[in-house]
Amino acid sequence: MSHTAYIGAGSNIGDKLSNCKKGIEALVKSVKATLKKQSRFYRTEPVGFKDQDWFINVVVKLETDLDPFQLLNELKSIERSVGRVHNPIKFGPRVLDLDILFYDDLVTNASGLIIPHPRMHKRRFVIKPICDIDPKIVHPLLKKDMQYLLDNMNENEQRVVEYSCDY
Ligand code: PH2
Ligand code: MG
Ligand code: MG
Repeated sequence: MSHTAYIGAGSNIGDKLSNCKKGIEALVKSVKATLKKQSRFYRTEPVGFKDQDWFINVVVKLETDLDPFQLLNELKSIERSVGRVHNPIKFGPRVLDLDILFYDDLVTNASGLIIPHPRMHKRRFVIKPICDIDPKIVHPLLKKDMQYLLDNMNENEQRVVEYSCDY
């Protein structure tokens, strides 16, 4: 049975745009997922750990037959294949980060896998791109749509600038 998943991709080391694109490409190939929609790319101010380079972020909407744990394993393996290595700094620099944001309307807090992503609603670098794709989807816990979350975000110092590129 097919499921809908929203995946956030981010990079702030090396060729950030290319890392994100490679991640999405690998994802679509390896999980035999269908890419339904893709947001614009954004240059985003680092959140959490400030003393690092700006990120490129993007969000994609997929259809996949994988269950959430299979999908998570796939994401981890793609992160490594694009060159991610362990970094002890929480929220620190990374070659590629692929996070499950939503998986259908699933709400879970199983070990190692929290869905919806626990910090996504406070992160402009996630909510802004989702709004490109589906501003009306509703967060299954907060019961608010993405446009509402964007318009009511309290967090400051989260600059998000559209990245203009040919793709
Ligand atoms: N990811 C983090 C921490 N901070 N900041 C931005 N702008 N973009 C990210 O993808 C990001 C972050 C941890 O995953
Ligand atoms: Mg992340
Ligand atoms: Mg991650």
